[in-house]
Amino acid sequence: MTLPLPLLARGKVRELYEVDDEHLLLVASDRLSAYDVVLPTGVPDKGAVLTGLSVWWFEQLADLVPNHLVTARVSEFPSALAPFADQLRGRSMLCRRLEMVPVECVARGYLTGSGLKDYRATGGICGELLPPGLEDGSQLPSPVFTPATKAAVGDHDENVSYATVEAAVGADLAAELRRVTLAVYTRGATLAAERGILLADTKLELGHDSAGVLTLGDEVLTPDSSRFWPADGWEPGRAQPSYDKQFVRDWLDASGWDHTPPGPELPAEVLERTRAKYVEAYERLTGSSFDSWLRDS
Ligand code: Q0Q
Repeated sequence: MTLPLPLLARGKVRELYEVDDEHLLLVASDRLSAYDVVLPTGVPDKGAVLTGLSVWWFEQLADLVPNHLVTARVSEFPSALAPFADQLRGRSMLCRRLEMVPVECVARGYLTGSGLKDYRATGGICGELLPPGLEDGSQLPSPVFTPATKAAVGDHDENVSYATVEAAVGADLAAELRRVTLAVYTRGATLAAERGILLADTKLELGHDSAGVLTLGDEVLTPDSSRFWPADGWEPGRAQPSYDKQFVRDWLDASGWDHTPPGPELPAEVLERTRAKYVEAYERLTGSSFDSWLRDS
């Protein structure tokens, strides 16, 4: 989407625009990334579902940490954006500009992905030893803070030790990052588990607002920033089914695609079933209809 605003940052599936000195606009696209490749076909409404989830989670987390959200209602956006209201509705957030902390704040309640890789190589993650005998998908004895450095575009984040974070941002802020990240993960995992969804891990973006208060930025506790697993499909010892991306992964695996760009076009049926999973996740977690989100935003 091309808006009459300077583009500040572009991720795989979302864009960040400058609105004025104090405000940014975060726009979530329908693009889907699989095996680190952005696929050519978007999932209808994916960006709106993930934005609606972030807005709902910000409310659920407000007693733990302030957030950067000003509004997700296009009618409350600056008037210059009015011509783009239909393209922005439901999928964009007007946010306060923060001074971002240069640490990927990750919390893990289950072992998988790069955490499993580190565990198999070192017996722990980020220098924190874990008990022996854990498998892919094992629940950890308690949630762990596993920080990473922000990777350059196209690279994977690199897991780093807590001591590295302290050296980078100081002991006090490092302790606050760990406390807030674990508190947000624990709240999210508790609420999600009550609704049949396991939150395996999540990545937060934190920054300081103009008053110097540590504030939650970006999206939060979405299936793009976190791993969502259906609780009834959980079985340690193998890769867990993804709540939202499994239909796409299964189709890609059967297609013979070698995971090099460009990815293949997805069939309409896979797109529709994936859209339905995103909408289902939104409605199960929030207890509200996705249509009501689109109507109110
Ligand atoms: C900020 N990002 C993420 C990103 C690519 C988003 C900078 N409120 C803020 C935010 C936010 N959100 C950011 N900076 C200052 N204030 C967020 C990583 C990257 C596309 C979208 N980068």
